[in-house]
Amino acid sequence: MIFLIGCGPIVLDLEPDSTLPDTSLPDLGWQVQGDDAGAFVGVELDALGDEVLISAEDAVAVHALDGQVHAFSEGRLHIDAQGLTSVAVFGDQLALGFGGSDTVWLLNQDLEGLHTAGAGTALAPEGAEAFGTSVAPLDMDGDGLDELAVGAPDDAWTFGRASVYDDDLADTLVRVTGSWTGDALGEQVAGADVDGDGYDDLVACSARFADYGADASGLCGVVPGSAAPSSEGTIARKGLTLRGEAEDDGLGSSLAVGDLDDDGADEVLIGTAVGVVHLVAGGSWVDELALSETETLAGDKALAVGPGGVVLRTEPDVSVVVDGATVDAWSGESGEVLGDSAIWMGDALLVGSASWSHYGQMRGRVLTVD
Ligand SMILES: [Ca+2]
Ligand SMILES: [Ca+2]
Ligand SMILES: [Ca+2]
Repeated sequence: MIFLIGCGPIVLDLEPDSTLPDTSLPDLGWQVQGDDAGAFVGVELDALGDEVLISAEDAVAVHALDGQVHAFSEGRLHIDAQGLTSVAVFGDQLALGFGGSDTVWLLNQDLEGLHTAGAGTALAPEGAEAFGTSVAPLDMDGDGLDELAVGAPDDAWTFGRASVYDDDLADTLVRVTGSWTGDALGEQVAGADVDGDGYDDLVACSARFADYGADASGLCGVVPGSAAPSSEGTIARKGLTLRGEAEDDGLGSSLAVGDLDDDGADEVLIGTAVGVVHLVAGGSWVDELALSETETLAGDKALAVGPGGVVLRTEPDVSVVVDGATVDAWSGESGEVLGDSAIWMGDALLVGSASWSHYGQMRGRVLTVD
């Protein structure tokens, strides 16, 4: 294990790409690197106050943005989490989803009190269903306390479901499913106030959703929040849905939400399997929406949305798009695919790159690029 404290900025061997407006990663004031081969640091990123929660393949760590280069294991919080599939900052806790074992763990942010969330609460699997494949916080009833959304895409008939549990996990507020075998709803869940009414709405997607016989065309649906949110049934009948147009479009293979224009309504960025990413303006999810009513961008993964712009991956690069134009783009090192994850932290953009190699060891890293 190599510790990197005090190494200072690292000079990268960058590969120029003349097709991009900005082809080099800027000064690496802050970076977190995997300690070992196979760490795959940077799979997912979440904000935890002023700190950043970094997920690796089988571990999570919390690091401050302090202008240093660190090893992943040196974070304030570092826990091994074999089989981790998703992470959410939920109230004053972390929710860790393990879809392979149908478990969601809760961890106090001070590192105390790791416990399974199922016993004695509504937050429990209904069977072997990949419960915890996705988790996300959202304040669906607008009381200032977060509820927790959990996706379970692989139930017995693979309809899949997405559920929202109230802030003390005592009740299930929302329980929506796919329409048919193979739909696998809940591969992606997010909380966002897409209509700007002050109540977070549940956004749930499945790239495997089959629409009128078109296998894996994909679907993203929105269940609106309210003072007393309650919903049960098939998400495709909720009205607020966006559907892929053709077989294997894979709409909803990636999902990012955030307020791009600071008007109080969150934008939704939805990836597909066919090289385009759809940007849905906040406030417009009032009825059934057609793909043609969204802004279509070239890219293969939706990464982040914030006042600094829309962030997407066009393998192997990461781009920031404002008003349809690419204003920044970065390439990694040779063989590196940037953009497993990205997050805006104020004006700074953090990008995760699980494929980053160091002396031939696949370690992964997270770095600031703005
Ligand atoms: Ca709430
Ligand atoms: Ca709303
Ligand atoms: Ca907005």
